[in-house]
Amino acid sequence: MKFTKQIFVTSPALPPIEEYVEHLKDIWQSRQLTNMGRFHQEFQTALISYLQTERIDLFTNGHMALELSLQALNLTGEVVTTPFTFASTTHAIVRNGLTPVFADIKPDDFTIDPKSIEEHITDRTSAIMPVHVYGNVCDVEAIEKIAKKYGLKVIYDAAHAFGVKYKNKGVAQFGDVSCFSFHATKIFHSVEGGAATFTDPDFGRRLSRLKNFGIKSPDCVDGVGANAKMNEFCAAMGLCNLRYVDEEIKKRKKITEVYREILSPIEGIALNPVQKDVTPNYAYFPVVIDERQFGASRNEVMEALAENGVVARKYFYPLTNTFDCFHGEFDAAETPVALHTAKRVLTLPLYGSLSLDDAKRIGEIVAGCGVG
Ligand code: T4K
Repeated sequence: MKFTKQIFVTSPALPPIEEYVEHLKDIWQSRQLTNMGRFHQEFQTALISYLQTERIDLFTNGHMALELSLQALNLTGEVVTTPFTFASTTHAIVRNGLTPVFADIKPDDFTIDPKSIEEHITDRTSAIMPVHVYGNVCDVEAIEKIAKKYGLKVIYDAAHAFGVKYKNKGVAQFGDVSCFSFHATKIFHSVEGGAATFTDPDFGRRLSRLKNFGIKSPDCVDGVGANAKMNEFCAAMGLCNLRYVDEEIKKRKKITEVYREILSPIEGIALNPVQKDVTPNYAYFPVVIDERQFGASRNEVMEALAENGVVARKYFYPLTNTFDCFHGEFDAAETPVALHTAKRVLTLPLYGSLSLDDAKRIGEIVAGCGVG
């Protein structure tokens, strides 16, 4: 039976409206709408504790956190990264005048392969930019070793990894910087928003100036910065949502269990891994479809879902190293695992307000596309 209302890949969680309205009243009263006001401060403090980080700065979005973090590190030359990601990761590198060098991913969890990182290091490499894609934790220990060996900075794109822990440590604690996205489509959001977590206070001072045009003091502008300040309305939304994020994660866990029960026995469908030592956040539910074994292709499954009113997404296809804007500068054949995965991956709807019955129906539609 077709869904009467379309089901999208995600739907933002929202707090009880009264809680947000209370904050709006305070904003009305103070008339401090942006430029690091009370809610910006409160949100920062709350996140330091939730993400278990020493220092944090807030941004208009996750992309600006990435772009300005790269700038604040004063990098040059090449950055080794993954093409199996959203446009933002690669664009942040290119927009800083740096050259992305693409390493391949691991077939089991889709994160960057440390072996491939090492193969791509040259005397021009200044940093590594891995992605905790779908909230799957990168091989942080191997990456740290490589970074130390070659004297490289590590900037984690943690856009998907809000609340994820590895060996009980928040992922914010790995690398020189980790950048989170608080976009409406994420497990935790502030409408639009983002954050960078780090330990080095000097880096933090440079970063916080760069998000405000590079202004050091009323008489001194010492960096070519941008305007990437999180406003009070977004910070207030973030504060409200933070009270409910653990509930959201619990609901998502139940939904993934429904999907797993239906899809894990099926030949030709590989599910997102359950990673050892990781406390997951259930940010996405990717499935990788092997047409020869399953009997239907990724695109056929996507169409069958669409016919039933379900809009699944091909996160992350196309690979960023095949984007038109790069005019054939990169060769995706050099990242064969990423290429193989991007052609076969589909992310199914996953959000707290998706009912378990609807998840069951979606799982059955997917399963019904196969030969078995
Ligand atoms: N690094 C990585 C690895 C990322 O994935 C991202 C963002 C970033 C960095 C940069 O972070 P931000 O600068 O965005 O903070 C979405 C998001 O816009 C983007 O944040 C996200 N990654 C990416 C994976 O997904 P689209 O173009 O697929 O979004 P859209 O508008 O098609 O939304 C998806 C579905 O969500 C819609 O079909 C309906 C639903 N939706 C969406 C919005 C915006 C709602 O129900 N309500 C809404 O308000 O990029």
